[in-house]
Amino acid sequence: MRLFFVMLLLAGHLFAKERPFIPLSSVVDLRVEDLRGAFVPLDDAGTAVQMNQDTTTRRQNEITMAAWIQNPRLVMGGSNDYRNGDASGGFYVSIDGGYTFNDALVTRGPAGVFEAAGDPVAAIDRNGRMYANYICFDRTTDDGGVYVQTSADSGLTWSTPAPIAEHINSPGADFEDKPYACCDLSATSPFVNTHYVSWTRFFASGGSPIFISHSSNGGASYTAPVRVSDSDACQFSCPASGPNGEVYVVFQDYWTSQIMVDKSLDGGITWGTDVAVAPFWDVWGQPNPCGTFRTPSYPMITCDISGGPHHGTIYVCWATYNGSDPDILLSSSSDGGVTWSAPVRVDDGPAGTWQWWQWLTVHPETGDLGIGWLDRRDDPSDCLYRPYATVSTDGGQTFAPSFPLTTVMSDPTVTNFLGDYNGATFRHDGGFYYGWVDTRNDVGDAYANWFRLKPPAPQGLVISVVSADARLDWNPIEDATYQVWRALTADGPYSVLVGVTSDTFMFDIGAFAIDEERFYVVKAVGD
Ligand SMILES: [Ca+2]
Ligand SMILES: [Ca+2]
Ligand SMILES: [Ca+2]
Repeated sequence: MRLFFVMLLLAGHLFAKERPFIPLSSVVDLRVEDLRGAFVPLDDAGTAVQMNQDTTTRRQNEITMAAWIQNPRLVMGGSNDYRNGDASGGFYVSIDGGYTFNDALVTRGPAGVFEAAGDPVAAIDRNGRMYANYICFDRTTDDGGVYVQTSADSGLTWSTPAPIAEHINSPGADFEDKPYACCDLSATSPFVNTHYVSWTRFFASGGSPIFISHSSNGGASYTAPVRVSDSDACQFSCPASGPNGEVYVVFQDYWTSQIMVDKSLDGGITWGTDVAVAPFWDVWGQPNPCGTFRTPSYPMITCDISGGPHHGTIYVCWATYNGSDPDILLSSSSDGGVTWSAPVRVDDGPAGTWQWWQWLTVHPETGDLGIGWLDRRDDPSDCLYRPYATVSTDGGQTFAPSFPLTTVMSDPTVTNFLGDYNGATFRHDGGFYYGWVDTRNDVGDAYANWFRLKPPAPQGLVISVVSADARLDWNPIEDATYQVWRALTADGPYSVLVGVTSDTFMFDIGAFAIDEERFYVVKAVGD
């Protein structure tokens, strides 16, 4: 590993920052099964953070999020980043679980030959290797391409850009657009740690099918692109991989207004006949009560690799116009994408209010489903928005009440371009992150916030008294710390007596009078 690190230092040349990093050997395999339960109230979870660290008032938008599934400290975000003028790909790395971020811009192709970059996509494989994936393009020529830079040292150094599709000095070239990516995170997959990138190829001659490519060598090189979609009228693709290395790609067929899925069972080499998940009514183009920004109905896909009760289930989520406003819908497949359930409503926004720009992710160990989106329900004039989120712990059958991820409202009228999407990821310890474009400071910043499921109450609480000492014992909950609460009556009020890290607590009762009663409650505390 050390040799590998040195090699990357020699090859890497851009946006190195002097700061600590998480060595790949520092994997901490925290288990999360015991941390499921009710929601942690937001004031117990994260405070919304700005991921981009520039001091300009220029725009950041189109947020992407990823986390290392074996270490809850490493979190990665990205966005279109205009701090230096025209668009580039901004990538933001946190090594403290998403509380603080460092940032950097991509190279914009070999030696930075392109005029602009964008559509950033973050991914992290099982080994902690980070993939920064983006498009490059010129505004004055037909040149462009799809590139990936990787980091094996938590963003200290990045590789030179590896091309997936590349057109340099190519008048009349096709335009490569809107990639999305995933890493195969299944330890039982023959293709584990493969990085898949799907995108739209706008043929110069007309038509826009979906293509895909992958890397099996940590992003050093990518396979020749192969076509996925049967239709020529597609956009907004997203790949996901399943427990045994199945690869799924979801995309819009905008000619038939259907959400389509195709799959590959040989690691992304050959693809089959597209299957329709559901029709959609594109939010983009419908009457917008406030603002002129774009609002495409992109579909997202994820697959449960948890080994839990919904192992292998595939989820697709999108926003659709319902005739008066957009809602967030979800469909799932438990037969490998052959058949899809009737769509269910995800958000609980009041009738007539806007919900859009959803992202979904499934926790790789619990199978919990997390979905975040932008929501206008809190502004009576249906203009200002803020992010909302929910979680399903039963395979997408029911959802917890939607709740906001920040107290601050954003104004979509400050710009005519808020990007085309936002992103989300699960931190390994169960923290669900949603990243969004936030206008509290300027025409857009990349913000993120997280919450997680609250630990359940410890079971098996017993008290034993020996002379003037009493001892509380309870069944341990992995990775939890505890608070012991005490009251004079069973109904309370209880107040915190002590915080403890072990599953036992001994204390002196010598000061109590004979027959004085005390009541104790033990709570498990998240991080
Ligand atoms: Ca900004
Ligand atoms: Ca196909
Ligand atoms: Ca709605």
